[in-house]
Amino acid sequence: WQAVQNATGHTVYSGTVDLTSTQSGSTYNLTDGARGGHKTYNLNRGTSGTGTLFSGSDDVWGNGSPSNLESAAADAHYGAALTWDYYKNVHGRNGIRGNGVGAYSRVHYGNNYVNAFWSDSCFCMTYGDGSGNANPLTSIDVAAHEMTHGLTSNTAGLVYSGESGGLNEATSDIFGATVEFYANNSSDVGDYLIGEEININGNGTPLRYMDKPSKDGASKDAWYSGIGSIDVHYSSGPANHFFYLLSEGSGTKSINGVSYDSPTSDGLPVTGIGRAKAEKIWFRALTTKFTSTTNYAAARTGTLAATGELYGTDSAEYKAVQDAWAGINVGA
Ligand code: ASN
Ligand code: ZN
Ligand code: CA
Repeated sequence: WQAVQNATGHTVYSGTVDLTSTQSGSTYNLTDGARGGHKTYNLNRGTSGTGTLFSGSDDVWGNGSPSNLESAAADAHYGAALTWDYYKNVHGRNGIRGNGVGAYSRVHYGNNYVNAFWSDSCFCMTYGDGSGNANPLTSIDVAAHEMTHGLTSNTAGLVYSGESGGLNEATSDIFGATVEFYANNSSDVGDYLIGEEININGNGTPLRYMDKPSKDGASKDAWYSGIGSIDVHYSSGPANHFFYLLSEGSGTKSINGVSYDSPTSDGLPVTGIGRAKAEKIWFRALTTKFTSTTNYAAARTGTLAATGELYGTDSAEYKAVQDAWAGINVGA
């Protein structure tokens, strides 16, 4: 017999959290029976297959330290659950494919692997342990980023190169950020930074900044002809910036103790409409307007169409979407 259990996780990044596990006889395992059976596996430095399902005789996972192999598993299991709940409760979507079926996570991939990724072929997420200063790649924003690649594949299908590739990456950063805000976890508050907890650069800086993407030294703040030929993790910059401007507006602002300073390429101000509306617009555009070949110009058209349906074409929201695109040099 199997029973859905309320488990406890001592994560690397998010403190002590509630998890959902499954009890099978006298053994507990990291199968989330409340979210499509999402499982978390231990690759134990392997790079293929699923390794072993995390299981044990108690229902407490990890101790908060990365040296305990269950700790990163607790983060990954938690991040997947939050992302599932976010899409269900905020957007009414039941799992990545909308059919209530869970994916799975694999942690401890390879040796000193400093990345995480989604794979369409396994329908799974994989996390490295990092190396040197870098911690396991299992923070909430990274988990939500990877899981969102699955959503994008199963909806718009944005091709992972050129401008559509930048929009694919931005979609993962956008929902990576919104899931982190949704978590509302006191040890891991929301922000418009990606991967700030991993310490990949060794100096505490994040991987990416949505208010002013060029702060990372490589991402672009605004669209230009030819942006489609740079790495998709940099051509995502203007769309991340669009989302920040639409949510929070241009200029300086402090949120949860983090300072932001968001310029516009046309020098004109943008008045934000709040993250709650901006995320509705992006999700609706992604799932009903964008296609595999959507570029920046088409993303503008698609988000405006979505905004018109949600709030009307005479609305302040519609004007803000126009202004935010103009603020990253995407015009009519
Ligand atoms: N972490 C990266 C990403 O999700 C992995 C990759 O570049 N494929 O974009
Ligand atoms: Zn990505
Ligand atoms: Ca973050």
